[in-house]
Amino acid sequence: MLIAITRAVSPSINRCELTFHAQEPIDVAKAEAQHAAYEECLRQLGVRVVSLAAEPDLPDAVFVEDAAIVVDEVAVIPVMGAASRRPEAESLARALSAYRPLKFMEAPATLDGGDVMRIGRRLFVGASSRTNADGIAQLRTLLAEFGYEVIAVEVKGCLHLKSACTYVGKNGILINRAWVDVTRFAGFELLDVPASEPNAANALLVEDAVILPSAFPQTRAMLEARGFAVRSVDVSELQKAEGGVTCKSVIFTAPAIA
Ligand code: CIR
Repeated sequence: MLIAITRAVSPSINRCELTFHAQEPIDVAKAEAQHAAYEECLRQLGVRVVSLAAEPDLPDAVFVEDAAIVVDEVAVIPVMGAASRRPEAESLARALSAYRPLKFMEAPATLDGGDVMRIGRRLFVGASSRTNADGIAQLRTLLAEFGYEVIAVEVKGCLHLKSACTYVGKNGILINRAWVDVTRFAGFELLDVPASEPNAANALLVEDAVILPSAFPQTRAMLEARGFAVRSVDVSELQKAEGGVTCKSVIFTAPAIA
């Protein structure tokens, strides 16, 4: 069984971090409704959703993906790249401790979970404006005993590795090649997002379904033509905060600890 940890939208989300996006007003009530629909989509796919309370003083706290890397054996709590976001980790770590033993990264490492794309026992990790070489090295060290391979991937022009590419199953990686070094992905089928939808490479694979923002109909059509089962969710307000569909949950299999 899959568990998804999510967190309610912060009322201060309009003060979120922005790196590649221009500021636009975010309708908080609409963002909350969209987030609830996203959680409902997860439930419909059989996922048990554990929703944490909003953090009123932490604008980006809805983007829980960045504050933890959960594998089968352990959860790693990174030092997030944006200093304003680091206090988010405490309550998320507390919630995760019910499901996994915790390991903590330490400065000078920085790493955001949005930079970690897991495919089986391989973790592709974006070297981005949020994740540094120390962060990648510490993640490699912390996970080595469990047999995970950590592979660094250069990212340019977008926030995270998973802004540029996500694994959608059936050996396929949905990708915007302009933002990522594709040489690391030999052996996978690269599914290019249409040029008209450069931000569409952030999709969330849950069981056999690919969750995709409704803003990307051409990408949906491309995936469906190739046999993928796509579910659309409207996340327009969270996209204004530079978020996508992976960043609003931390998803993992039911407890590894007795
Ligand atoms: C940030 O800049 O940190 C947030 N405004 C957006 C984080 C999105 N996270 C993700 O895609 N994993």
